[in-house]
Amino acid sequence: MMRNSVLPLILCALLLAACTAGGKKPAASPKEVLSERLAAYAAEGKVLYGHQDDLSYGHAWCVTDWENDGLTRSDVRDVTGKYPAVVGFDLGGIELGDSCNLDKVPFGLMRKAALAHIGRGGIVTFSWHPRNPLTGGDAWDISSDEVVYSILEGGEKHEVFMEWLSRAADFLAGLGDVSVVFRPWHEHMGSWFWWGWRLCSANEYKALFQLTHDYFVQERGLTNLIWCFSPNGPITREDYLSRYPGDDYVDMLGTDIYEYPGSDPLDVAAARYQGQVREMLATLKELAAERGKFFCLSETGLEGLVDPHWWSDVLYPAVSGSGASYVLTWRNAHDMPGHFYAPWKGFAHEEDFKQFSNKEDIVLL
Ligand code: BMA
Repeated sequence: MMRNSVLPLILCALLLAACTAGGKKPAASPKEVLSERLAAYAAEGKVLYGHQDDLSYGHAWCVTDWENDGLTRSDVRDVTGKYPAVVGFDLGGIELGDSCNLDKVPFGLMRKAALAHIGRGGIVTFSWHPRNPLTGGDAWDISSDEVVYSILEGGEKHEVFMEWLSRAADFLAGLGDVSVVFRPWHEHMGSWFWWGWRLCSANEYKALFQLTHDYFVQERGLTNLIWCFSPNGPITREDYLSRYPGDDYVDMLGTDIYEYPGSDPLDVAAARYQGQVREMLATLKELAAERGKFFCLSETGLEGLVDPHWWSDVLYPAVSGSGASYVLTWRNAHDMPGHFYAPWKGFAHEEDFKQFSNKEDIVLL
């Protein structure tokens, strides 16, 4: 009896010793593989192109029967013949156990599309616009500046919030043994989300990020996430670091910067945006090198693409040679005709996007 149960253990130990003696390294984890890929593209001077919600819907179309749909349609692919290398999804709504997110994307579709995209060599990133745990409003409900305080340990909404975190963790765990970029608590240097600058102290913000990280990684064993920190830019290096939760909590430095023409002429708005992106990415490059991280332009775009040469003359010169691993433009809403950030088949300036997608240092799939 004893001999039988010990024998397999001895065989295992011998096998392990033989492998170690032969110099074989243990297989790299999905997170190590993805980290190496992100760093390698950047080192080669290549920038991956990403698009939010690309596989769920596009301008004037939407997947309806996701269980029986191949999820192969994409506005980006319709125009360029290639998928974006990075696809973003948003978890907003998962915290309540909803079946669809805040933009009506079923979480089942999201899971299927994310895995299909990873399966074809793509990279997936998740943002999260959770509702307001104190007021019951949405992520943009800034009527109270005590929300973050209320969900930290000892706060009146702590238990509720831990339940919300557990639902988000369930979804990510359900993806299986794959690595994705997770980008919670974004754009916190503005004051439009309940976790924003005027709505909590720097220490509260850091504690929120750390609590999320520690719960996911230590309690839930979600060790495959690449943690992306992404304040809205442009901001100074000092401001960037003012709410940075620490090197142990962050793998990737991001920033969200959009072009907002307002009433300015397009060339003025374009020059301003280009300067902001260049400067911010230069700051991130420095910070990333000092800390052994990689970096990205985590969200960007010009709503409605009103500039006919935006891709070739504005975005491309701003990101080419920047060292960023990827740049992601925001979503093409199917139900808001002017709310789009990538061209679709038939869009007037699609040729400009094709040229961008064919640049040697811009990567699509
Ligand atoms: C915003 C807009 C909203 C959307 C939200 C979360 O920038 O696109 O319509 O609900 O992102 O995806």
